Amino acid sequence: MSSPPFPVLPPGFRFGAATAAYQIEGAHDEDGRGPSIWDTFSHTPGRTLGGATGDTACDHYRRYREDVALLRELGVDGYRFSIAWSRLLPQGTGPINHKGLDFYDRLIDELLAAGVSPAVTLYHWDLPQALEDRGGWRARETAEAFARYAALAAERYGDRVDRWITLNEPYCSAFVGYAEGRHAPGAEEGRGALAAAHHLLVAHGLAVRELRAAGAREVGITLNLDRIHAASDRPEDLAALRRAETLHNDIWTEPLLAGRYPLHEAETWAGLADGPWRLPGDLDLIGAPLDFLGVNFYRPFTVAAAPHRVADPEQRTAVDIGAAELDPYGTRHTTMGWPVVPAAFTELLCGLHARYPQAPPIWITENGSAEADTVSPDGQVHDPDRIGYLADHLTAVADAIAAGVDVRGYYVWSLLDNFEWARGYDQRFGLVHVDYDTLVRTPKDSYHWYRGLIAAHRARTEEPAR
Ligand code: GBH
Repeated sequence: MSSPPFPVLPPGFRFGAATAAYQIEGAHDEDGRGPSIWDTFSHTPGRTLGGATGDTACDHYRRYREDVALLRELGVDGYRFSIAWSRLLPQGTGPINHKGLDFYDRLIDELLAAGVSPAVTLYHWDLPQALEDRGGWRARETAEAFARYAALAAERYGDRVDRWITLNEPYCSAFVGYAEGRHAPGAEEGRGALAAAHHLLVAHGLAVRELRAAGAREVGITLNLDRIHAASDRPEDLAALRRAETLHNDIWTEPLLAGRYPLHEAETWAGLADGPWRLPGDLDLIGAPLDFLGVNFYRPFTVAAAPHRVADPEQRTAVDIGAAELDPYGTRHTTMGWPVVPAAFTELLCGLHARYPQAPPIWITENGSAEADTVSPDGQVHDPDRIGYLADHLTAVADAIAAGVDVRGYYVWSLLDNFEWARGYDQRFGLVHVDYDTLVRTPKDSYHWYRGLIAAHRARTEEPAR
């Protein structure tokens, strides 16, 4: 089977791969690491598929040298990974765990020796359990603890890290964690989730301040912005679209990029969003200038007006906004059940640029697909659907760039198959297959394809080969 032609990206465009700590590291109780909300959640019966946990995951904590060698061989410019807060500060705040600090020193030095630029995510959903016990993201104290953690990381690693991402997908932390209840800590709340959303933004703002003070190179945040379509142009569906836009996108982009709270929040949450957790000065803090905006994209969805699940706004969760999610896309779906619609990626990027022309440059910090990958008798992993997905989505990025959007680089999700949160180990997003019995890594066809793409890009744009 022949692979699609390589998408053509402009000179200077950077390619990378991404992971996150809890999804790959394992070694959950090693070298003084404290428990996080994902340890608690995954060990609670019924929360993850088949009771899967990140106790071992890909055992990256021990095998990181092998994984960096895979990155070097792949030829990527950069690697995006996250730091487990509770490895550095087992209680989230207070005493420092030096063995945890040392691990990321070794990882960063290994990356630099391999010629791979490190991009660090400070928070990819693994809140120290000790902080959850004191209210978690519902409490402002957690944002203040995050700022101290950010300062510690920036002081220790700032001389070697090119790009800092404060938060990964605060939508998931606030609303999947505290309203849908499908992620840790598994709460289903209204005000609690809205307070969490605000405190995550405050945490970001406080961390930006610390990162700047420590002389960090580039500072940004990663959002899972959604391209949402309305089921029809009936007024009620358009109103449902406005509420969904408020919940998924505007709650983040308006304070971060426009210095204000979203216009339609009162109708989305019956006034509950404007709670006492908002303090004067918060918008200034949250809206501090950024060097880049990270965007994660996987698939679009469609909304239609629907009855609220709970009539009384006081009793509703924050995701009960009177909108049903539909999937009218007559396309291929990945094993996550997600429709493959690359044009929606171009629409998202162009829409963002049109709405926020002053926004900083964009980095695609995640994009990829889950497929049913198995090792063939020939010892290879043939994943033509992933190659097609990556080719079409990189072309969608190239289209957005051609239309005037400033996109600087792209990180594939993910380097390795890994712990896919509530979906456990059944969903495989990696360029590299992981056998969870033996922990053997096998580069898939998509790995070889991506390697070829990067090499062809370098040759065409005449950047010095590494
Ligand atoms: C990103 O989330 C994450 O940053 C990354 O860690 C993840 O591995 C990747 O995408 C692929 O999913 O668990 O069945 O309840 C993307 C948005 C939102 C998708 C939450 C999964 C939960 C579905 N994610 N959603 S389930």
